[in-house]
This record gives sequence, C-alpha cells and structure tokens, in this order.
Amino acid sequence: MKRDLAMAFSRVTEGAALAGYKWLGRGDKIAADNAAVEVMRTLLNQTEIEGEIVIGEGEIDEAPMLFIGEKVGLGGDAVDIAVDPIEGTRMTAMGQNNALAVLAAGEKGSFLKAPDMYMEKLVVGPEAKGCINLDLPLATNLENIAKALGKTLDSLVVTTLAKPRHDGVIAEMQTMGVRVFAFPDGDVAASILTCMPDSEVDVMYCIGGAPEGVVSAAAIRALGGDMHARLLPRHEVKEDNENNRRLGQTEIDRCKEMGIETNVLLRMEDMAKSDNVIFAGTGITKGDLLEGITRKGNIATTETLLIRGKCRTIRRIKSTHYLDRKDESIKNHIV
Ligand code: VTB
Repeated sequence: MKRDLAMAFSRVTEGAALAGYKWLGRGDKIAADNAAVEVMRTLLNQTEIEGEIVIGEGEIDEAPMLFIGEKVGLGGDAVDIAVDPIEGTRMTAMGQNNALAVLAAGEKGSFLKAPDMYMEKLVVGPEAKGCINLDLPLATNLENIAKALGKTLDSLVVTTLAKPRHDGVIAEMQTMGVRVFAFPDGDVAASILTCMPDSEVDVMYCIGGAPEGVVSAAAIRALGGDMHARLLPRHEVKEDNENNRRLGQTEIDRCKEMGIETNVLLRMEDMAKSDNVIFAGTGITKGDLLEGITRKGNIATTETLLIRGKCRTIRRIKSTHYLDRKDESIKNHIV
C-alpha cells in the first residue's frame, strides 16, 4: 500500500465526519449515518485504489451502500477496507461525546471477516503488550497488566462502556481499586486511548460490536499495542430469551460459514493480519481522543488521527474547511 494513500484516507473520514456533523443533535441517527455513508463512498470512489469493503454497513441486502463485498476506488493498489462511517450514530444524533468517522485499510486479506455481532475485547498499550490473556479472568489480567506497567492496581485506569451488561464487571474492578472511566458509547476511541502516549488510560475492556473491534485492532496494531477478543452470540450478551437465542444461533451459523467460531480467543494478529495498515479517524462530536468539529458559518474545522502502521507515524491533522468550496459530489451532504 503506497504511503500517500494515508492522506487520501484522511480526506475520506474528514468528509464522512462533516456529513455526520450536519445531523449533530437532530435525533435522527439514520439520516446522519446515511449522509456519512454516502460521502465516504463518494470519496473512496475518487481514491486511487482497487478497494473492497470487508467490514461495512452490513450485508448487501440490508444496506444499499458500503456493504460487505462492495468494490470501491478508481483502480490502483488492491486494498481491503474496514469502515464505520459513524462510530456512534446515537452519540451524533444526541450530541454526545466521542463520535468518530473511522476507516482502516490494509493489503488484501488483512482483516478478520466476521458478522456484525457482539465481541468481548481487552486492549492495552505497547508497554503491556504480550501480557494479556482473555482466557484468564479479568482480575488476573488487570493484575498482570499492572505488574507489566510497574503500577499498583489503584493507579491503573480502565475504560469501558457504561452499559448495564458491564455493571458487575465495573463494580468488580472498582472493588479491586482500579479506576474505571465508563464512556456511554464508542469503544474505538476508548481502545485507541490505551495506546496514545499522552493518555492516562491503560486498559480497555468491554463487550461491544465486532466491526468496531476489527477497526480497533487495526489501529492498536499500528500503534504497537495489544488486543484479545472473542465473538459472543447475542443471547450470551443480552437477555437469554427465545428471540435472542434464535438471533444468536444465526450468528453462530454465520460464523461457521465464514470459517470462524464464537467463544474462541482471537488475537490482534487474527483480526489485523499485517503491520502495513492505515487507520484514519476524524472526530464528529468532541471527545477524549479527538476534538469534535466546530463550525462557524461556512468554515468548519476537523481533527483527524492518521496512523500508518508500517512506520508507526501518528499524525494529528487539523483542517479548516471552506464548506461552500467543497466538491459538488459531496457538498449537499455537508453544507
Ligand atoms: C457497540 C460499540 C460501539 O455501540 O457496538 C455499541 O462497539 C452498541 O451497544 O462503539 P448496544 O448494543 O448495547 O447498544 C457503540 O458504543 C457505538 O457505536
């Protein structure tokens, strides 16, 4: 993958974020998502790649755009692409923190192909690489991570999602003395924070979405961190009722068809299979990882995190956009 593609991908997430921002706080997560998808697709199609979406907005019959298997680009390097045009549609619709537009790209075959289902995730930064094991209890992992970092448990910081399914685990961690930062939503940002040199976050643990997990794995690999994960069928995460068991069984069957299994440990290297990955993420709402978009009249500013795994360059790109001068192909979605 040519290094210049990184800049092109940052333009794609900037565009998607601007489209999402247009719908910020308007209570309509579908409209926000549609706009971001449309812009991401348009911009990917203007990029010199022979791209295939491998993690996207669902399967072809569910989503009209950026579906798994969709081909994008003008032609060029063959790349696989994992996208989440709005990581946090609810956050965008409700004006909550940490919504991002994200994309990860790698050479063909770089990413785990998995259905859109739940995934348990444990993420650490470079200094704790190699000392996590999701087959062991979380408490043991936290002790091992603290030891690797030379920290006491009461100085360890874990991010998670503030979901009822995590109430028990949050209480357990706090009883151990660990500090827990529970974000309402958005585990991609929460995961990446473990690897940022200027962040106080040491660990991310949660049960969230599998697509978000694969995108995170690309970013974490590019940053030299570590991640373990496990796909979980719906009835093991949500209420164990008839409907969820049926949906959960469908997920188990889909995994089998795709040659993977639920409830089995997945290492970072199984999810992001090469160092030659590019991650781009642009803040939509203000957040812990990235500043959100600010807009004054026709001028908007964006902040983008652009990471190239091969050489581990971390760029933060602040852009000023004159919205009325944007390309006609995307203008109506962002102005
Ligand atoms: C997960 C998580 C995301 O939404 O998909 C979550 O990975 C959905 O959780 O980062 P629920 O099923 O409990 O609503 C996010 O938090 C935001 O998209």
